[in-house]
Amino acid sequence: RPRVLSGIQPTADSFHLGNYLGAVRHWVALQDSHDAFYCVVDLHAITAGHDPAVLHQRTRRAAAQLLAVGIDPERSTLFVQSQVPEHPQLAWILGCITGFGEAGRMTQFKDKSQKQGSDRASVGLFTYPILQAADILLYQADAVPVGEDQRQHLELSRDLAQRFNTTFGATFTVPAAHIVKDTAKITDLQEPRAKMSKSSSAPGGIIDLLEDPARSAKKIRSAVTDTGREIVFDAEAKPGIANLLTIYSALSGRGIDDLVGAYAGKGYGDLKKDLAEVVAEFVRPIQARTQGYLDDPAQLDKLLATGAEKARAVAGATLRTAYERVGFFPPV
Ligand code: AQP
Repeated sequence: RPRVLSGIQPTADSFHLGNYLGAVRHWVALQDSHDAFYCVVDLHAITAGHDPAVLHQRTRRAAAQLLAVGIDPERSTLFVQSQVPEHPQLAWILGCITGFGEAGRMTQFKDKSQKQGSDRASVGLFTYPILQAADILLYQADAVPVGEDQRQHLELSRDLAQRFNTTFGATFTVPAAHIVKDTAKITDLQEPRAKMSKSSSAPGGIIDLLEDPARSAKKIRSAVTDTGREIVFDAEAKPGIANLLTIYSALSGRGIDDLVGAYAGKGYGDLKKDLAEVVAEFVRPIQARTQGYLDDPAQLDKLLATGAEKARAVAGATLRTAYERVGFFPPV
């Protein structure tokens, strides 16, 4: 079976709808057809400053949400990145075949370091995409399900795999991005041309899976829409309505055309009211299940430790080969 790997950062108390619809939903679907590895990438989460206690709690919350939305630890390997030390070990090697200018061209680094100021942005933020490449290459992943914002990082992972293979001999599978176009970029409710984002969206622009549905309803009611009254799907001219229709369609399983037909002659207010109900119905069971996992942290931690052991068996074998290829003594 082909392999998939993906990760999510524990940088917020809850996933938002962009994380879920752009990535995690596909993780769940791919479990049936792929040998799947999914991780909570806590090493990535410390690249922009953090509070240790909060990070610890968010790591558990992220794992609990993944289980709650349907990641099955029997069928997939679910683990916490820092429990698999092979990730930073391989990242060092990959960092030594990455050009400084090449890493500096990553747009996410440019955006985030500009916001933080170049003296405050960490070296970890700069090398983040190299660690991400290590995450992927250690598992010989064929495909990586991510949102559109990760495309450039995926391209770097491919380049590094190819470069290593050419320089030291065939070692890594060259991974392909698995980006599902329809939901690859869920946008901010207040700024419908920008992506919904943990770090840059204002609270009103984000729908969190774990927030009170009444709060989500309020945000949906005040979502920025466009002039005009007709409900049509036009991402260029009407990005706000297109985003609401995309979310509605993905959560309800109804096609966009079906929705557009159903709302012919109705107003934006009707669409927003119904979408708020769809969201509420969708998140309620997820919230209950997440809480169930969080109520038993010892059990959750044990499940993650088992996942890390499974992950290490695969990651360790790949690292051993990489060590041999570059001329290191074998890892002990
Ligand atoms: N708005 C989005 N639409 C579609 N997919 C998205 N993803 C993130 N935002 C959207 C995808 O979610 C996965 C997990 O992402 P992450 O943990 O790296 O989180 P992130 O990219 O840090 O999430 P944010 O909210 O975008 O945070 P910022 O902007 O603060 O970094 C990834 O596959 C991502 O593509």
